Amino acid sequence: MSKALDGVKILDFTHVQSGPTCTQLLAWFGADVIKVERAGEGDATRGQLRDIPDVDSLYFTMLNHNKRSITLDTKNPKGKAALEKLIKQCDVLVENFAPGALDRMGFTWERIQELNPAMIVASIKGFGPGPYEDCKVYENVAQCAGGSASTTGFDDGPPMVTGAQIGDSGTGLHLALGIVAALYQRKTTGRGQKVMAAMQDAVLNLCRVKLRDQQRLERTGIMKEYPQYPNGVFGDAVPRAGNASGGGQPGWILKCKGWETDPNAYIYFITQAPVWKSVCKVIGKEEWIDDPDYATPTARLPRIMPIFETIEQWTKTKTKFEAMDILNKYDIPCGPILSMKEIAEEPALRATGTVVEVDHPTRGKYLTVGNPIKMSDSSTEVTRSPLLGEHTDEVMTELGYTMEDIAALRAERVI
Ligand code: CAO
Repeated sequence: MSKALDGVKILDFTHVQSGPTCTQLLAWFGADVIKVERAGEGDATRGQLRDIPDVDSLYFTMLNHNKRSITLDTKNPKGKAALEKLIKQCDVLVENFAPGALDRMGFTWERIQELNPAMIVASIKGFGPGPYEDCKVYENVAQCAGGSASTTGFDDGPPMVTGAQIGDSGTGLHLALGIVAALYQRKTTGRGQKVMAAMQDAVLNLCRVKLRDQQRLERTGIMKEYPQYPNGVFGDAVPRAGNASGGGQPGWILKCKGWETDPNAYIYFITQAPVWKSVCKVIGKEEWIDDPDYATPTARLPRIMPIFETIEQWTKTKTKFEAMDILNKYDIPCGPILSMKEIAEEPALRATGTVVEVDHPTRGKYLTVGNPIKMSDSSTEVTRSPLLGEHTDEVMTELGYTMEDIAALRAERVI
């Protein structure tokens, strides 16, 4: 089977998490991704959070599947010459260096255009133009500056970061879309272009419902679906909403059987209006069906937390999976709180290729997350991440270097 991005060559200058998630996606769609790393060092994540001494970390292996790795000192004149050849041959350069690093290396947008006017140069930075544009940025900085932390957590606690890597992987996903759009536009213009995704912007895009709420709050002073209603206090900014649903259907996380010892024995329960009668029947509160204090969503809102406490009396008698089975029969929307252990062992996720076991020459077998985007005409086979410089000889040969040239460059530590 062919792949959607067959024939597209990516010069992958990315490191850590945000950029590598982008180029890994492109590789899964069939692009030839050549990861350029520093000789002897490589991507810093190869050595971070190691669980096996001297073996590429899971941090690295899980972000760099389906790529080739070459080592190249791109500050050395001979390394620069090799990079120029790569720029001429590739369609896209992707980078997430600190601001200005590519320019300092001598590869400004103007220089890249001279070398290859069709090249797309895609960058991730922490911030777009403005007061923080020169800052180095990691995941949690972006979560804080993008509006996620101030709106996550409980009202009586501090701002909170989330486990989902919306700053890094979220921005990588945005950039991948920008690259594919630029490749599409190039078909008609013949020109490359700059594509930029700032981590703050990507987080804000994912938090757009909270900017919605900011404007609602300014207009009305309260938001009835927030747990601060009716007894709490609203300030002038969107408050933290605990586990309240971000939409129009009230929801909360409720304890299930075993919660005393299992930190994940919980279920997300949504009291969707069309199934309210079913909720009442399931939890044994049929008298609520016609009670004017409970019969309508508007009547329920001021007493939604006591309602959830009553529902919890029922969920506490069931495991989260038993509760799921019962509630799903009535189309009551709910979701078990799954631990990473449960997800790793879930057969359905293995069957769809969302959780994949990969074999690695020095690490052995490990689990990873496969391509979450499924395409009927471009399937994804997840192959292991490359060892540092594993494809240097192969790629240098493709660039026209002889084995003697390669040996000389290696002796001079250029590769
Ligand atoms: N050969 C020679 N030099 C190389 C090289 C190579 N193959 N690859 C990288 N370098 C050099 C760069 O040119 C840069 O040199 P200068 O500082 O002299 O210009 C240097 O290595 C370090 O690059 P860096 O500043 O990007 O790396 P860092 O570890 O200091 O910072 C990070 C890391 C992530 C904070 C920074 O890259 C950044 O802010 N990136 C943008 C935002 C981003 O993607 N953050 C998410 C990271 S994932 O949590």
